Amino acid sequence: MSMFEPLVFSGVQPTGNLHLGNYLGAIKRWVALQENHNCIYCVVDQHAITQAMSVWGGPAELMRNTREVAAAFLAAGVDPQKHIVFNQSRVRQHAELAWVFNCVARMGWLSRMTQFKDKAGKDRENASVGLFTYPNLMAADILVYRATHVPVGEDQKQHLELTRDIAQKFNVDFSDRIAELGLGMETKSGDETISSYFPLTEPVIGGPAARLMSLRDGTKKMSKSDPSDLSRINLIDDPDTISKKIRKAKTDSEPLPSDLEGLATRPEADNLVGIYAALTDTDKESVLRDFGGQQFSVFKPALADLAVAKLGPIASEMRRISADPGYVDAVLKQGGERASVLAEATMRDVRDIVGFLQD
Ligand code: AQP
Repeated sequence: MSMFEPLVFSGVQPTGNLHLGNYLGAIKRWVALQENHNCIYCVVDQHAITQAMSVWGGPAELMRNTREVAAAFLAAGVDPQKHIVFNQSRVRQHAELAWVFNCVARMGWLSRMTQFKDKAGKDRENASVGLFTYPNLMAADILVYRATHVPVGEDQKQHLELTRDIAQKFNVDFSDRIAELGLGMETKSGDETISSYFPLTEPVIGGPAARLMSLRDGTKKMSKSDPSDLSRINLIDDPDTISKKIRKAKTDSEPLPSDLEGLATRPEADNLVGIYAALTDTDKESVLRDFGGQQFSVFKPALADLAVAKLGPIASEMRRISADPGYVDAVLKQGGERASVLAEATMRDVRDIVGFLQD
């Protein structure tokens, strides 16, 4: 059990097309965690620029998307008064800690990251260095607050394992110094007891929407960057568009099975059942109890009605909030100020631990 103060951190990139996977896999779960935890939620704008400018859209698009993602957090129910909401680049300590982690993480660790391989594709020589070191910045985002829990979709699991590896190596490498400065918690590392400064962060991944798949191909992740808009439901889609996308979603010709086993070889059916379950806060078994044996001609309209009922209010709230960019900017500014205080406290310790002279 971690003795570190429980704290939740997570983020979303402002790269456009915020979709149902981002909402059900991450943001909706953040809202639930707010009840019993202190939470820090971040629009990770520095991560957005790791890809080609044609992907993130350039400065005007980045500013627009940053405000839109922040508006989505608020519309979904994130409370910026009780918790902290800001855009990453405001808090310089993220990048400062990422540099230290660039010197802790090993090339071999980063070379194994599947997201880098997927995003760099065949033209790896031409990928930005930032895309390669992205997971170190993500580790810094989390550990600059010494966050203990990170709710994310399944695609981020490997990055969170890396975050734990970085924390562990930092703790082991600097254990004596951490102890000397009286900054650590006694933790086990193998058979040894070491003085740890960073917690080994727990991923919070799970539920029926941990990995939503494309509506056009049940073997591919639902993704912002898929060229087909029909592959995903965007949070700002209107009711007709949501219904059309669900109607056109790829399926097979069999009726829905009555148990989970029957979904094992049917990725598209599994995905739609998972969406229904996540939208109703139940599980796939319970959806199959209600719809097992039914044709998609029955299930799809029910899912479309449900999705419209759940997402419609969020979309209109997003539009209402986005109409007042001054409000969104004020939330991000105030959140950034609060986050900076916490991040600077960590960085003062880290500078002392590493041996950087400071006043
Ligand atoms: N398909 C998904 N199912 C469940 N969760 C998902 N997430 C993303 N896609 C799915 C979760 O949403 C959060 C924010 O993601 P992100 O913006 O940081 O980056 P991403 O994973 O790169 O998002 P995309 O949509 O998949 O973009 P591209 O097209 O760039 O690959 C994270 O918690 C993520 O797990």
